[in-house]
Amino acid sequence: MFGTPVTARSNVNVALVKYWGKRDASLNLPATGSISLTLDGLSVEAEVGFGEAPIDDLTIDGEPARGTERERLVDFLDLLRHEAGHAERARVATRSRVPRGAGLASSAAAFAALALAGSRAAGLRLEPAALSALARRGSGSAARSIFGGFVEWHRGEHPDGSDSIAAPLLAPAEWDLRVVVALVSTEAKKVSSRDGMARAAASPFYPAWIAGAEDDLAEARAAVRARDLEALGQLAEHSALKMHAVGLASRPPLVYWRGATVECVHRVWALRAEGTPAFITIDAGPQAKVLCQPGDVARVTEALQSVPGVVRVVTSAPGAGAEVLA
Ligand code: 2P0
Repeated sequence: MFGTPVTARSNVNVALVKYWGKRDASLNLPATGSISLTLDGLSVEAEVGFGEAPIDDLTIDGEPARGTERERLVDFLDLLRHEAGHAERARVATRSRVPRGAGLASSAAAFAALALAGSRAAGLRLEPAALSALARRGSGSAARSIFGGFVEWHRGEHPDGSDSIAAPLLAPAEWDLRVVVALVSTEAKKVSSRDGMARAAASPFYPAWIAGAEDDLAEARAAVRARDLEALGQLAEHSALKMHAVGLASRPPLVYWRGATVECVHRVWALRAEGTPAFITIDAGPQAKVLCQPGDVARVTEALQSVPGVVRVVTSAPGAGAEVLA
């Protein structure tokens, strides 16, 4: 018998200053801070109930959770049980409106939704900052998806991670931008972000990546507050290309891009040369994500759609943070 389930929904986010490296893998503490934009309509819903049962009953998009996905979910539920002071088993069902494992950060949306639904179902009433810290334990970038709009996840200083939490910079309605996503592949990636980050730490470029982080964050924070698309866009491209440079120089090397990804970079630069302010970012996968003004979405979409290898183009506005649905 399970208690009344709680359902929550959370959106994915795209990092404009990337998180790429950990200072503590067991607590999921980042080596640097990061800044993101939460995206409307690319969401995951999580339904969680606790009760008497022999094992956790876990379903992802209608299929039983298996392997590492199951292990990560059970670890997260163990954390919740520890916080709530009980040992009941959980019934969890997540439904994604985002292709999983394709560099669209569905794990960020999933663990943010799980943190909210799971904590409520376990009888906890957590403030947003505590929810962010909890979501972080499931997946680092999930700390940011608790909030809507522009968000900064602070690196924090404490070894226990209590200050490694996200906080909003601008609410979704405060700056109306768009992110146009060109899907190059919806296949699951071969190297997870987690493994990619572990590899990055041995890259000869990693020290430079860490050394530049505070300046990148300050510049991006100022650009967000000033609503300066040119400044934010230039910095976002720099952060993304620098992150991928760390991977290229890792051993074994890490190349998340496909040919179409690179072509999207050139198309975006061509758009800029023609006077359209559009800026590209790429995460741990081949998808191209382009930041632009609402009035330029049609032009950007057309440019990306014409790239051979681009499967689909979707557009998102700034989205809300995690919310309880029922
Ligand atoms: C980010 N990524 O800032 C960076 C940029 C991917 C590229 O955060 O190990 O799934 O669960 O903390 O959060 C994806 O990594 O990794 C990610 P874990 P996560 O969005």
